[in-house]
Amino acid sequence: RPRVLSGIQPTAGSFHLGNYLGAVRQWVALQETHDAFYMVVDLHAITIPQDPKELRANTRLAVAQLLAAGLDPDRCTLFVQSHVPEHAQLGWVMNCLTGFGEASRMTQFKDKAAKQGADRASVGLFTYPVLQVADILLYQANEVPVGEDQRQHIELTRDLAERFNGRFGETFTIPKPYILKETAKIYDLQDPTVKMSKSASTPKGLINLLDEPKVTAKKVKSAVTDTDTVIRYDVVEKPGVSNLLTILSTLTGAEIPELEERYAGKGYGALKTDLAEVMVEFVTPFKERTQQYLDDPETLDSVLAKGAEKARAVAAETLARTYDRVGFLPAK
Ligand code: AQP
Repeated sequence: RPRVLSGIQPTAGSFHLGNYLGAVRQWVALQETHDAFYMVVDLHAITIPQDPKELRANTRLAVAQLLAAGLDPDRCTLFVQSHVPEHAQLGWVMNCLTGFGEASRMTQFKDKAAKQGADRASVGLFTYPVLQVADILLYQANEVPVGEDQRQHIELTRDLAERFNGRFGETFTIPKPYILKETAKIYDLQDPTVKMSKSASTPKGLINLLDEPKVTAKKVKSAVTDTDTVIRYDVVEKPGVSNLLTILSTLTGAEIPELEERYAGKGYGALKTDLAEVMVEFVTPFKERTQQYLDDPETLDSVLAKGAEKARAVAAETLARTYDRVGFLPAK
């Protein structure tokens, strides 16, 4: 079986709809066909300041949401990044292989640093794409299921893997991005030209999966569309409507042309009302299942202990080979 690896940050508490449609949904499907490794990336979380108590709680919450979304610990390896120390260890080696200019070109870093303020952005934030390289290479992943915003980091991963292999001998599998065209980028409901993001300028544009279903319905109903009334998929001319169509299509399985036909002559109200209903039907049981997992910390801990053990077995082997290739003296 080909291998996949991906991660999600525990920082915002609730996952948002972009996280789910862009990434987590694919993770659930891929556990049936791939040897799948998924992790909650707490090392990445501390690239911006975190409250320790909240970070711990949000890490548990992230695991509970992944289980609620359908990850099955018998079908995939689910773990917390800091439980596998090899990530930081390989991260260092990768840092030493990365050019300063190369790291400076990462657009995610530039965006996040701008939000933080240049003086406050940490060196950790600067090198987080390189830690991500280590995350992926440790598992010799063939594919990395992510949203469009991560494409540049997968390119960096490929470059560094090739560089290392060229310099030290064949060591790492060269991974490919696994990005579904339809859901690669889910847009903010209030500003459908920017991606839905936890750092959205207004909470009204962001669908948090753990929001009260009533709140979710309201956000959908007040989504920004346009002054026209025609329901047509056209990302350039009608980004708001297109975003709503993408979401409805993905959650219901109906094709976009079928939806265009269904809503012909009906106006935006009908589309929003139906989507609000579909969203409520989706988030209500999701929220309940998440709470059930949170209420059972023993099960959660045992899932994570098993996951970390499985992940470490693979990670330790790759790290040992890498250290040897680099020329580190083996510890006796
Ligand atoms: N809007 C999106 N559309 C499609 N995919 C998305 N992803 C994130 N936003 C969208 C994908 O979700 C996965 C996890 O991303 P993350 O760990 O970076 O989660 P996050 O920090 O909560 O994502 P944000 O909201 O995008 O954070 P900021 O505001 O910090 O930039 C990834 O595979 C990502 O592609």
